[in-house]
Amino acid sequence: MKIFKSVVLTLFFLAGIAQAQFSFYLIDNYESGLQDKWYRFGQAAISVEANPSLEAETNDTITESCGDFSLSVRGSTQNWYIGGLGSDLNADASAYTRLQMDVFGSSHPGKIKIEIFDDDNSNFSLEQDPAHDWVATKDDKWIAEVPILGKGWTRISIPFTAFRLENPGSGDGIWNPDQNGGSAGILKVQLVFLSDQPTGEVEAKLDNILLTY
Ligand SMILES: [Ca+2]
Ligand SMILES: [Ca+2]
Ligand SMILES: [Ca+2]
Repeated sequence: MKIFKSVVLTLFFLAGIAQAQFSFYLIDNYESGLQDKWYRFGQAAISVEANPSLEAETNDTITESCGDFSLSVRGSTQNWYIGGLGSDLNADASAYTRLQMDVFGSSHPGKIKIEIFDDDNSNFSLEQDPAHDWVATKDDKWIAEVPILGKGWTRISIPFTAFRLENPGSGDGIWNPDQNGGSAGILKVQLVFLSDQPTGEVEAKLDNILLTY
């Protein structure tokens, strides 16, 4: 009876692991204290910073889930565009339906343009045209924009169905984040920070960037 019980418990444990593996794909939560999964572009000041220590009486589960570190982004612009960061994933995202992230806002409103590229010519590479604003020429570029709200952590969860194609005629125009036929699936995710005025500032923190369902 004792053996039976431990077998059952082991099965429950293994089922728990399988569940955990499939429930989300973590892109970054910055708990390493590093930003080594990211490349940067533009003029934004981007750094990993310690989160304020939690008030003992807090019961904000999203704030708690941000842990010890998050990514700070600050910048200003005179033509909307501030800059941003990207991460090479080369991941099969067909098990997921959403991109989720936590955004801490500020008194400087602005927005984040989220860009996802899926590999349509199955070469684990993003072909871009340097003569035409680095437009993606062989793979689909899917975009969605989210506002940066005020101070405090906001959890943003965007269904892939809300992303729209920005470069029709380049890839196959189909959301296909799987790795069938030698495709990389999702090549990369980029987060571009924009002011909500032509001249403006943006200040925000990011955390818990992941794919989920
Ligand atoms: Ca964190
Ligand atoms: Ca490609
Ligand atoms: Ca595609």
